[in-house]
Amino acid sequence: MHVEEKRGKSDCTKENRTLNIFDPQVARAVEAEVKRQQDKIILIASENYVSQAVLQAQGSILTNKYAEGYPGARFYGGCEYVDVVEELARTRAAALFGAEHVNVQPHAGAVANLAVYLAVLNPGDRILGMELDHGGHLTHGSPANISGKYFQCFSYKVDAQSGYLDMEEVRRTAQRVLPRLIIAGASAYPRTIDFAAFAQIAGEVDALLMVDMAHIAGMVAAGLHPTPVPHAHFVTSTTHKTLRGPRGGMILCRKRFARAVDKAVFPGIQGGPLMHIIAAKAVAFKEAQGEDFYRYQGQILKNARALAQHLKELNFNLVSGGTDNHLVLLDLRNKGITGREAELLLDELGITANKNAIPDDPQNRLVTSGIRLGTPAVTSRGMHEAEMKQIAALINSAIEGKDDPVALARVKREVKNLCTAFPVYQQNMV
Ligand code: DSN
Repeated sequence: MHVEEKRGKSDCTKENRTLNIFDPQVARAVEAEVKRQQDKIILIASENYVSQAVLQAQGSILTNKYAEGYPGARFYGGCEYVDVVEELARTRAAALFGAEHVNVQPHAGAVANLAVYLAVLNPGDRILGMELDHGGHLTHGSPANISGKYFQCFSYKVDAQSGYLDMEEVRRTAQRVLPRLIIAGASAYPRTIDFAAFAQIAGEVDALLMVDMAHIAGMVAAGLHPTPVPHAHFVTSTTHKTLRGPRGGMILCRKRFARAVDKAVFPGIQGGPLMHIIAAKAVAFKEAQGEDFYRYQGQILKNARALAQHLKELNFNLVSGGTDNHLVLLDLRNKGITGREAELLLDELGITANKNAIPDDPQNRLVTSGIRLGTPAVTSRGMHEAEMKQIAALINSAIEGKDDPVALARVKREVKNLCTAFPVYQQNMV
């Protein structure tokens, strides 16, 4: 066969070269993932199902375009349409959150956080964030993360007894450490964070305040969770958790930091922005303005409260005793199972969640004593409080009956029935 003919075979621009035909291996993996997302109850607090409109924008030909720079000031020609898209994303996010300035280019929440650090910190500066094992995030100063390598990192903890943040303890730590930047926000904290108190403490020690609202952004957008925006110099977020947009990040900041933040994102950390993702962010921000989204966020909260309540009735210990937001953190020590074992057991039965450290966890991070459960994804499927009661009972039956194959088979069957009753995407996704 001639070389030209061989080359012709891998020409993806040919009309008939759909994913199924051109690359069945990838197509099959995507199909299997569609099925997994349909056939399992997803309780990972940071995951969700995006809309068809978000998927469509994300899968669009905007992926072909280079657009280094910002709308109206690009380093490439032909940016007139992607400029429209980025402007829409910026202005919609600014209106949604009441922010003075928005940068929608960060590829991820971790990049958004890093860009804020680059904008206002020098290597060796002191930062103060929430302890990772107490609910904080890797990028808030963990030694394993660049934040922990380039800055002097200090942490505050939750109160060991109550599981709540103790703002007097945060104040004392800030006064001792005198950080340049205080970071509020968490990955596994089920209670409302007092952003005004953080701002007060930051003011007292002359620190800047960054709030990472990734987990709660959807509820903040809907006005159902206190907003950090008026209190913080910088608010970072992902766009794919409760906000239900594409996988990505963003930064909201005061006008006086706009230039420094924009320069930190590009050319500081990133090159070309992902314009297809920015288009999908614009779509998600539009969705977040609607009544449906408001109702959706309200139901996330009701579902989390119902899940917490029913688990408590089944003698589960909840860190902090309950929840104010979309997530519940279970301390499994009274149940004779580790976080890792619970994660594996539940996933085998069709319930996907993640092991999670509890405050002062005696187990290491790969084992843990806890499991984190969140309601954004199941709420997107249309589940309500009644289903949360059922899910709590299923989790309990699985853990109580972990050595009883008959009990486990029954849980598996019920999970399957529940998933069938709440379909995710109605049409073929590949
Ligand atoms: N990894 C995310 C979470 O699950 O909370 C945070 O980035």
